[in-house]
Amino acid sequence: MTTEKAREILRPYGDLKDDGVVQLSFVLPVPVSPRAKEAALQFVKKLGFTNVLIACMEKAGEQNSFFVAYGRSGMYIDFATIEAHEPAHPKHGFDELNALITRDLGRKISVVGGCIGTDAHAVGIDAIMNMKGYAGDYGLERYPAFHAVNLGAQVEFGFMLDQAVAENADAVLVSKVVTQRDIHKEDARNLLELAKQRGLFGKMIFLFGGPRVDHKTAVELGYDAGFGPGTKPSDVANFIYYRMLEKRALP
Ligand code: B12
Repeated sequence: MTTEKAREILRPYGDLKDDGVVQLSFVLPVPVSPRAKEAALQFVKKLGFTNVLIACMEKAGEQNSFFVAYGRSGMYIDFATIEAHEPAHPKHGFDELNALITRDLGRKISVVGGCIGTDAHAVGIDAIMNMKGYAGDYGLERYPAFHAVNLGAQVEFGFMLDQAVAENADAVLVSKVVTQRDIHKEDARNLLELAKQRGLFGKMIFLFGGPRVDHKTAVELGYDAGFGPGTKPSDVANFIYYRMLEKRALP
């Protein structure tokens, strides 16, 4: 006998539960005008929304208009079918995590990171590694229990691994922001390939992050974990600590 899992239907909540009302924002490349507003309205209708209202139209530079629209969607999602990666470990605050690392590992965790290949976008890796951190969350450099070396942007694969060896890194933090023609996956794959050739794969933890990176993709590429938009340094610090405990427990 097959038992069908109970469905959990979700619809967006605007003014009333299950009313399906969604707020959208977008830019059209025409100056602000009544015709621009009508074009925005028709665009949202074309997306399948009903009861459409353009709540806001503002100038975005000389030639563009920014819109906020409301519309009703008949779509729903069955929450019972949704799967996503969730960290299997608890998350500790700054002081607690530093104390745990000192207690359980008895030394600093060494991490080396950078944005690889020709990619010049350093803001993401800086957000994770630099002292200041991101969204009110201290970066890894600030943790007394971490030794963090941020190599910045346009880091060559070989140099990244040289530095990881020189710093006796426990973890290598690979960032990639440009994704044209899937260059982010290609570069991430090539870096790991070189790590394998140099006998480093399996010895160090390899993390992959960027705006178009998710955990599933990163694991498929061979990384220990993937981190996407909105990642906070404390997510990464906690992950590395727990991964190190796991690796230590392995035969
Ligand atoms: C700032 C910026 C630049 C700056 C970069 C300055 C710098 N020092 O970094 C400059 C002006 C130099 C630049 C140049 C270019 N850029 Co630019 N840039 C941006 C912009 C506006 C913001 C990126 C950013 O800083 N985000 C903020 C950070 C905090 O977010 P994040 O990177 O996602 O990082 C978070 C997570 O992803 C994660 N994370 C990231 N990395 C890692 C790593 C690890 C290990 C972990 C755990 C987590 C993690 O944690 C971070 C915090 O949560 C984006 C558009 C946008 N709004 O996103 C375009 C954008 C990324 N750029 C783009 C392009 C095309 C370029 C250029 C090619 C333009 C050109 N024709 O010259 C050049 C590239 C040059 C090069 N060689 O790479 C495109 C990329 C398109 C694509 N899909 O590939 C974008 C999306 C703009 C667009 N819509 O077209 N850019």
